[in-house]
Amino acid sequence: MDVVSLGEVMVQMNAAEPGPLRAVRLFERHIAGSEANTLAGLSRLGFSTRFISRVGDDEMGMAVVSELSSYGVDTSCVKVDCTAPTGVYFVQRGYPIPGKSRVSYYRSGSAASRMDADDIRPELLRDAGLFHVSGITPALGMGCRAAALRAAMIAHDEGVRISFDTNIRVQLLKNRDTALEVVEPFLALADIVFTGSGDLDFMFGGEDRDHQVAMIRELCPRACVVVVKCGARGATAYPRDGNALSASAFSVPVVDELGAGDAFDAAFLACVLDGKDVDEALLHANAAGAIVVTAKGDLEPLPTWKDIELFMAAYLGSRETLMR
Ligand code: KDG
Repeated sequence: MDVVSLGEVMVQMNAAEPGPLRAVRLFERHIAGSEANTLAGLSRLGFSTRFISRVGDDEMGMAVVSELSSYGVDTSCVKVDCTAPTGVYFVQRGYPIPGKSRVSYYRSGSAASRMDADDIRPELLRDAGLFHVSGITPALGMGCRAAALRAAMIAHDEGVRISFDTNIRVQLLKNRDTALEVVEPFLALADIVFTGSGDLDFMFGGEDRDHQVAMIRELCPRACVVVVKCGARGATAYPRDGNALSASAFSVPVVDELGAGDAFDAAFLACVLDGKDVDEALLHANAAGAIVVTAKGDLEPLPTWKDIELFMAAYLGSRETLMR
C-alpha cells in the first residue's frame, strides 16, 4: 500500500447557489473529509491508498464507503458503527466574502468521532510507503486523538514516512493552546509538514512569516520540508537543507475553495513519492489545488496527471513563473 490515512468522511451538503445558508433552499449532496480527500487525490494520481475510519449504519454511511471506493481508495478498514450516525456538514459559498466558503458542522458524536486506538492494527500500516494525517482527526475527540497518535507511532516505529497537515479548524480547536496541544505530537513525528498562513497566524500570532516558520520548525525537527500554503497567494516550501522555494498560485474562477488544500497535499506527496524536486512538487500541487476550486465537491474535481498537465499547458502562459 502506498499511502495509509485515517479520519472522518462526512456528508457534505453544498449550497446550490452562493449566499447565506439561511436563504439556501437547494443543496448538492457530496461526501468529503480532509484526509480522505487527500487519499482520493493520490489514487487519482496512480497510488494505492487505504483509509481507516468509521461510518454510521445508515444510508449516508453506505454512500461514504461506496463513493470513496469508486476513487480506488481501499475502504475495507472503514467500520460500520451501529450506535452513531455518519456526520454531516453544510457549505455556505461566496458569502459574505466572494470566493470564500464556510462550513457548519453537524458531526458531534458521529461514528467517526468515536474511533479509538483499537481501530488501529499495526498490520494496516506496516506495508505503507507513507502515513498521512491532519490536525482535524485528533481534534475530533480523545479517542480519535489516541487512534491517530497510535497510527503515527506505529508508522514511526516501522520506518514509514509520515506527513502531517496542521489543518486547524477553529470550530474544533477553540484556541491556540488547544491547537498546539493537538498538533505538537504529530509535528514531532512528521517527515513532511503542511500548514497554512491562517494556521500559522492562529498558532503563533501575527508574527512575521520567517519567525512563524522558525517556531514551527522547532516543533518538527525530523521534517525534511515544511510547506506553507497561502491560498490564492501560492505556497512556499522550506526544505531543511536549502533555501525556501515559492510558487505563485494559478488565478482561476472560484466556485468552492473547500478541498483545495487536500488536493494540494495529494499532488505534492505524489511528487515526493515519485522522487520529483520540491519546485516540481509545488507547481503540480498549486495546479491541483486550483483545479479543485473550480467546481463544487472536494472529491469530484480531483485531477489525474493528465488533467494537471492539460491545466498547466493552458495556464502557464498567464501564470507568473516560479520564483526562487
Ligand atoms: O479540507 C476540506 C475539508 O476540511 C472539508 O471539506 C471537511 O474534513 C472536513 C472538515 O473536517 O472540515
